[in-house]
Amino acid sequence: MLEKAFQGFLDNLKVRNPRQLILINPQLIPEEFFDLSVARRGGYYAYPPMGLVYIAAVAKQINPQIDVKILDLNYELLRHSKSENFSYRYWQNLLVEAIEKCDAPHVGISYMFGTTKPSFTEVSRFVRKNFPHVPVLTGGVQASYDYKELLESNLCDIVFRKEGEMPFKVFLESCISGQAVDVPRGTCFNLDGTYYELGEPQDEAPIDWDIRSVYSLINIEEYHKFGSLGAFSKYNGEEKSFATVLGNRGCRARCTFCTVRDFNGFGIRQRTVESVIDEIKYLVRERGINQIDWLDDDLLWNPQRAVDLFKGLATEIPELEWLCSNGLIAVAISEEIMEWMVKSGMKAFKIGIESGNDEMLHAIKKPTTKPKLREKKKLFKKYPEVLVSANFILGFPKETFGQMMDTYNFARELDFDWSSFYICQPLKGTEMFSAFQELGDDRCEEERYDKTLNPGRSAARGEFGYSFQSSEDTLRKGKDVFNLPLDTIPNNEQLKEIWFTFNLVANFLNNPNFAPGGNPAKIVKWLLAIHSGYPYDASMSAALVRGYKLLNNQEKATYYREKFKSLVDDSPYWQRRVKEFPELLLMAEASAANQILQNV
Ligand code: B12
Ligand code: SF4
Repeated sequence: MLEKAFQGFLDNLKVRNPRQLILINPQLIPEEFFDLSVARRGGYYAYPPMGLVYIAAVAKQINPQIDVKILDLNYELLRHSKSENFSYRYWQNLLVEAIEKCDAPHVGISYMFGTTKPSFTEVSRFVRKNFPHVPVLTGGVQASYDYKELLESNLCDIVFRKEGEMPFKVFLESCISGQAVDVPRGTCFNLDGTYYELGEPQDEAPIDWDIRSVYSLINIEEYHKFGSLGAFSKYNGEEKSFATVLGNRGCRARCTFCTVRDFNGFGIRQRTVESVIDEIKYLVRERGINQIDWLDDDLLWNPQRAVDLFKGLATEIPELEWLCSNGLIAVAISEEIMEWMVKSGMKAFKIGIESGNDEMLHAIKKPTTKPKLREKKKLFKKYPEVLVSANFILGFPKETFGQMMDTYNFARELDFDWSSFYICQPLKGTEMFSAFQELGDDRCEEERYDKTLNPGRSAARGEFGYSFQSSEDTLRKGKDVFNLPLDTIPNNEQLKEIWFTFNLVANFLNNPNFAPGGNPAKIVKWLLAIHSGYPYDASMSAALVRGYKLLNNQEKATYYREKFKSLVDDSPYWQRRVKEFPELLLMAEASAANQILQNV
């Protein structure tokens, strides 16, 4: 029955057997949020579209004659931002140019994040309108959960839910042979007004695809020139090229706020150590890549494999440097693993802690405990040259302010180089999504770029938090946040203020590297790495003054002091923040700017 439906779908395709496959990564930032000055400073994400690289490898394996193109519109737009005649609509020209050259194309578009819904929709509509005869295929994390809506809105012909390689292989083989060779499990499509869902993708799908030859489809050595994979790649050297590598798929844990378990399935699938090393060798020796960042969700799942991998990297590619911005599971880091991670070139890593409240850790099913993390702190401190950043989440469903304070206090106690606080996001495909829905949280309603409450790249001009609107008077702000009753469950607006205060006090005013025995050079390097994404953030300039003073670099300290003053001068938002936290003036040694406060 499903096979018959799939056959019917194939028969209806306007292009039955594609001679060209154009794979598109839409731009991450919608036009209304795109800030040219941030783009020009390389402050946005420019990341290799690895999902499309894997799909391209499958296509080439199934049909070596097929002409595959990866059109990374995000990268292209950032590259174009350096030009004097910048136009956001440039991506449309690229798309037209690419599709017009084809005589029998299929177009595949990634839809990874809820935040990229506007960009995905715009690109897809553009293809539909201008090339109505071209079949549109879609896949990615968010597409896996929004598939009905995508089909109903006619944004695509078929959705590949979850991991795409195996269903795409079946799809392409069927296109080539003209008849369904099998059912592409995990796909969904519309046939004559009926929506067909062809089950879940197969369990334990193979992952050892050799992607080296399809790297010719992207300018991997150029990505670092136009953005970064977050601050880590910048931290280790903005001038250093980076690539991303995926060694394992899946995760041992099943944290209730994360989609990985649902998306990648239960077991953990590991590539052979040799194939991972060969891929990295290719990237480093043949493409001039200086540093890699792991995409793995559970890199250390198998301790022996992890040690073998790092030993192999240390001996075979001694020049390699690496980062783990996606995070490691802290309790999995043994003395031996830590030693070999550092010997194989690890410069910085994140760990996911999420909460400092025992009940909450249990409720969110985080595979960690506070005593174990205290032990790990001692281990990490043995390697002061390595940057350690910990992730914490605030605002779980029904989380009280008292529980958030436990998180704040634990972050301060652990004293890592950086504590990344995030506001919990309800993600489709997670256990927590329905808890948020039951609470009527409006973030569950519509996917949009600025729906995240996090002050990430979406925060306009670094001005995160209250917007001087009516609700502000009832909010506790600045240090007054600490006076919130412990049993309060803060609303979304109050959460933003809590985020601001925790972040400012823990990371800026009291960063452990500013204290005696700290490492000011490390924190200055880190602040510079994040600064390009937040050029209007006055607290960053203030912290850079403090850092450069500790490094006895008067010239740089003066530069950032002047920058701090002009940012505060120009922004009523920062004037109010300075009033809440006069420590910022002390930090920036900008007491001369005190008259600013009189204007507030
Ligand atoms: C690396 C990464 C990033 C990188 C780069 C993203 C990238 N390369 O796409 C960066 C740092 C930019 C990033 C940012 C964010 N991320 Co992120 N990220 C990841 C991570 C760790 C790996 C993604 C990856 O490369 N996977 C490996 C490749 C091979 O798989 P893939 O891309 O999924 O592609 C496969 C399928 O999706 C499918 N497929 C994809 N596209 C297509 C297209 C076609 C035509 C077909 C047929 C198939 C197909 O086939 C591919 C092969 O199997 C995932 C977690 C995970 N394990 O997936 C989270 C993840 C994707 N991120 C997530 C989130 C929430 C975010 C942020 C919103 C976080 C934030 N608050 O800012 C931001 C979004 C950006 C922004 N702010 O606007 C969520 C997405 C959930 C959601 N529905 O939104 C994930 C799943 C993690 C989680 N917590 O659950 N992220
Ligand atoms: S440990 Fe990380 S990747 Fe694994 S389920 Fe938890 S949040 Fe997701």
